[in-house]
Amino acid sequence: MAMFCFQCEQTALGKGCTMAQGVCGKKSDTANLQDDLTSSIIELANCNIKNEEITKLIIDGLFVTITNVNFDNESIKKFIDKIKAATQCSFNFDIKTVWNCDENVRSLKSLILFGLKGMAAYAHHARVLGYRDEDVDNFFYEALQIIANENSQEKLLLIVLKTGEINLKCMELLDRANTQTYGKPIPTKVTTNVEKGPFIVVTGHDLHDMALLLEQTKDKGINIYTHGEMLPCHAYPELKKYSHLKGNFGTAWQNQQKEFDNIPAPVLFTTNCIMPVKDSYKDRVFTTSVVDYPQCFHIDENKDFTPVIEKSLELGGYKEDMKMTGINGGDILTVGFAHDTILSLADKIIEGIKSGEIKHIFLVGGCDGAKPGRNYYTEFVKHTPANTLVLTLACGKFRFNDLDLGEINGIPRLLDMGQCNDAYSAIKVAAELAKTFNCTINELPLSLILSWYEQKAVCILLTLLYLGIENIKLGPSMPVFVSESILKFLVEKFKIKPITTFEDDLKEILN
Ligand code: SF4
Ligand code: SF3
Repeated sequence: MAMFCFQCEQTALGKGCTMAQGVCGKKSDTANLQDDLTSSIIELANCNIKNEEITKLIIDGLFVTITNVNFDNESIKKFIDKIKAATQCSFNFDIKTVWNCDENVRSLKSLILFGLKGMAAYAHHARVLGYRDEDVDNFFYEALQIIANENSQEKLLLIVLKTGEINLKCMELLDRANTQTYGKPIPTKVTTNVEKGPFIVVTGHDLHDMALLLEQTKDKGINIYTHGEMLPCHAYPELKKYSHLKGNFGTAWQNQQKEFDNIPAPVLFTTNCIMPVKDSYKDRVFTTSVVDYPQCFHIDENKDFTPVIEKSLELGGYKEDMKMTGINGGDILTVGFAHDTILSLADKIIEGIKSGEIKHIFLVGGCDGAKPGRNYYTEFVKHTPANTLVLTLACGKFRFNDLDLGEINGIPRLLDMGQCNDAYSAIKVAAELAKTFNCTINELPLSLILSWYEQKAVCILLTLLYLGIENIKLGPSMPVFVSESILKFLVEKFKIKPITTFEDDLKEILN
């Protein structure tokens, strides 16, 4: 059966995945079911009934369709059934009509839809902690109605930028949810080494799942290790208080098939990015929430993690303490430089900029991925001059977060701000610096070097565009769902540039 999907950076041949299986491993029947789910969500949003149950269905349904979240046809079918049961009108919509329409309209609608998917993930995490925002919730309906009914490029462009505006609110909401629930992140050193004995690896973005698991495993002789986007949880006081939260396992998410091969411990996936699970570790993979993978045990909404705990005790972990490192051989990762911590250093940073001790600040952040060309980010960071700071966030940092870049006046040169949603922290810091220097963000000695892969990166990019931030360097490639003329417009208006080589880009920025 044919499929069409072009929502992520690694899409086939730079055009779209159209074969029996996408580059991410998603089979064509799963891709088509995800299209059916998207179509039914758009139908539901067009029924003019708005309530809490429907909002939750829309948000979670969109999250299911994000790259590397759900590979399980039965689970997607169940979701479609739930959406159909809630749909009380006869509005018909097929998302394939978007894939086949005028390429500029298709680009703008794709930017809105993929941005909404990313924002749905953030809204989901905030809601799990009891935080909601009416503007955010309402916008899901508004944007999904626009996708179905609007074909004017001018109007669609306004909604593209509004997606960025509302996503800023959504990231702010999640920041509030995380910090009011688990405390403000504080700088914390995290080891990459793994102690002997039973352990559990937790990956994804959901701090609530992590908190519940930490509580259920305390005093059980089991250690907990983060993986991927879960790393920043070591910095939250209400999570770091658990002494059995020991360190971080593994390197970048795209190395999981190698690193989880025969691991003597279970792995809990709370969100993306799950890759096709190999038989050698399938019995150890547990999913929860919107994540699902055929034949892997799914923990339901009751969040009883007993099966994971039992698996950990059964496998027993390593017999000896294991020395493990990051990609560059380092074994310490420092986290916890969210906006409050960085702003507490603001005086020192401002003084450093004024005296010339800090010549430039780079934000090197975004998603990682398997495609070649992403070494650019490692080399870029390695070659930043000693009088510059490097802020980072999201999972792309695993390419360089084990490097020791030293300090400037006691400020570490490499400052990890957190998960991808903590782009909110970067925006807050940039806005505060601009206020102090009485200039715009674009006039600060600050450059954004971004890597994208899936749809959360799309909503963050739209937020940066909404804020009028210019000269973003984006890689490893430009989104193929954006047509040439829309891309030309974005490049002219916002001066977005594709990354070139780290040498040329560094030279251009610093001159
Ligand atoms: Fe291809 Fe990406 Fe879609 Fe997977 S999510 S099928 S890799 S475009
Ligand atoms: Fe990474 Fe999958 Fe995007 Fe939260 S975990 S940033 S790719």
